[in-house]
Amino acid sequence: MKQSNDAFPSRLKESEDRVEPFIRTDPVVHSGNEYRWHGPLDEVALSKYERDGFLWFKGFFNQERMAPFFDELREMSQDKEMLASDQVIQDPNTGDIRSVFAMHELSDHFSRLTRDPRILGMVRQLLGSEVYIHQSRINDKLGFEGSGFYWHSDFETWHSEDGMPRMRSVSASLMLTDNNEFNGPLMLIPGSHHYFIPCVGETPDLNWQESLKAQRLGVPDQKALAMMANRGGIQAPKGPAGSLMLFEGNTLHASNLNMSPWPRSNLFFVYNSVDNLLKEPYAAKSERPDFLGARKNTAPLTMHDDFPELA
Ligand code: 6CS
Ligand code: FE
Repeated sequence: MKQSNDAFPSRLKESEDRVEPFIRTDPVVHSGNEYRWHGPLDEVALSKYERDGFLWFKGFFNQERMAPFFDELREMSQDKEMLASDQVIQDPNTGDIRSVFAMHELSDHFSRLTRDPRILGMVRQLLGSEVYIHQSRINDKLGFEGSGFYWHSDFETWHSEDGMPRMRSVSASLMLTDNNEFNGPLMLIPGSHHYFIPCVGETPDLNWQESLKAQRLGVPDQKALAMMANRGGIQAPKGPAGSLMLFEGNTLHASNLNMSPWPRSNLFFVYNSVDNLLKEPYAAKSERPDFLGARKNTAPLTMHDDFPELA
């Protein structure tokens, strides 16, 4: 349903006037309380995140820690019931698993990772509150065919289609494989999180069944993209498996087709503030499934520290 007093109007009718990008009013680092001072990020890192809208941690975990996730993915690809569920996106040609959503509810390894003190500590500092998982998935972007994603702001989708009220979320992407310039690495536009870009094109029913394969709706127009990229440039951080990217929910990002023989697989999990729970969608007729935008399991995450020897 369309809310008239929407602070972040998007999915505008083709006939409606274009709404120019405007400066965000939400803080980037939510620091009006003690959370800012109790966490692993120092003032330099906090101001980099504030300026760029992301932080890159090359080699954050050692590579051995990634192995269990691959084993789990292989087991899942043998599980017929699992393969039949909506939260598994399979490769249309090979039948291989491309994405499994809500992995934090299926895998104990994954759940513990989202509650690793080194990550959870940073996220609470950035969001200035207790947090829960809004969405998680494992992506297995195969070599030679891993499709890309056009430029977009995740917040634009989560606000329009999941009813996320404000900009108070952080996405974590943990690289299960090396991220190099050839296998479709994540590209980001530094500073783009400071603007909200209203998008033209109304949300069709069940849009998520298409948008998760290729997002064509809720994407900025070329004038706005050119302005952002000319202002902030484009960065595509590289690094070994175990590297970690934290990026603000509204930072523009994209990824190219993977034309290399090497896969680009990652774990993707989104933290939302417990003070920013989902409401009704702001620009869609119906809610998306819970595995895309959590509405049930929103209890504050508790810390869990395992594999300290592998840290
Ligand atoms: O619709 C979503 O929630 C997903 N779509 C994209 C392109 N990025 C964020 C998220 O995984
Ligand atoms: Fe995205």
